[in-house]
Amino acid sequence: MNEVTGNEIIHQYLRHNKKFPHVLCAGCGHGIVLGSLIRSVHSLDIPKDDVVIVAGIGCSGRLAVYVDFNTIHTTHGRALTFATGIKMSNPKLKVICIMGDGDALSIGGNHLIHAARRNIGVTALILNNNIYGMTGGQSSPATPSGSTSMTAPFGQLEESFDTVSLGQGAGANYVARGTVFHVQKLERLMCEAITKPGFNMLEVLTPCHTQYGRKNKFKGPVDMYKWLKKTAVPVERYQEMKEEQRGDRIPIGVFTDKGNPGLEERYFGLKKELLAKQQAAEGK
Ligand SMILES: Cc1ncc(C[n+]2csc(CCOP(=O)(O)OP(=O)(O)O)c2C)c(N)n1
Ligand code: SF4
Repeated sequence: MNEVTGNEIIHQYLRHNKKFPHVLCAGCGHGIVLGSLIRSVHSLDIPKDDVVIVAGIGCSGRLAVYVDFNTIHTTHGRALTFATGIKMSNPKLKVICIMGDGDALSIGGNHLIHAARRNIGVTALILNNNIYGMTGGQSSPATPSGSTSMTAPFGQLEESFDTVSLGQGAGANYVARGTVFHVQKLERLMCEAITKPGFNMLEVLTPCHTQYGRKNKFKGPVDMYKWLKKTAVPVERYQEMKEEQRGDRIPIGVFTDKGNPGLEERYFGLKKELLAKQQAAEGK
């Protein structure tokens, strides 16, 4: 692996063109995710041309625009459908989907569970900022119950999804959670998610102060990062904690790692096997 040397690496992967300046608010966690993704791909020595970034719509979806990989900025909730087609047409490519919590869990929720069930060889990065950021702060399926949003000014009554449990229940091959505060750990998880076979899901907790934090008593973006520092605990430690110690703690780390071959591998393997049988039967 190449040594990760810092921010100068990032500039080798950015499209220095009219797409800048970027649209992200100061303090937004999404930029940290993009930095981690670039450093992960760099440290894994994957050529730029072998990477495809497939993004949905949202502030998170904008990330695809800035990077010099093969990129496609798709429609809201449909990133995984495009990713599935790309992977099946060229299985050698590293296909990485970037989706927000609204994108992946709400309008794209059905695609998420079926991509996990099928075990298509795609890495799904779910940037969970607990809100629909781009459209003004409406509640998403990841908005915590009791918190305030533009569409729940008196408090969110619905329960939120646990993204990790959802991925596990749908059969995802690899399921992990990290945060943009714990960047080194995030990069380790990202490297794993990109290299493991099958459908790999990494939820990243990433602050949106503009649409979520300030409506929920966080004084500023820094307060949100401090909250991540305080709240996230390694899953190994979380499992040893008693129920009353857990409180609002959120476990981070690897939750599932099956290592099963992806659908595309099995599909093309079967195709080869059937062709060989057919040729043998025809005496070729
Ligand atoms: C079919 C469709 N429905 C709704 C929208 C409007 N829309 C654009 S972004 C967005 C929410 C994005 O939220 P999220 O996926 O959580 O990403 P974030 O902006 O928070 O990163 C919505 C509802 C759309 N573009 N297309
Ligand atoms: S609205 Fe939220 S998610 Fe969007 S760029 Fe601003 S801080 Fe980031």
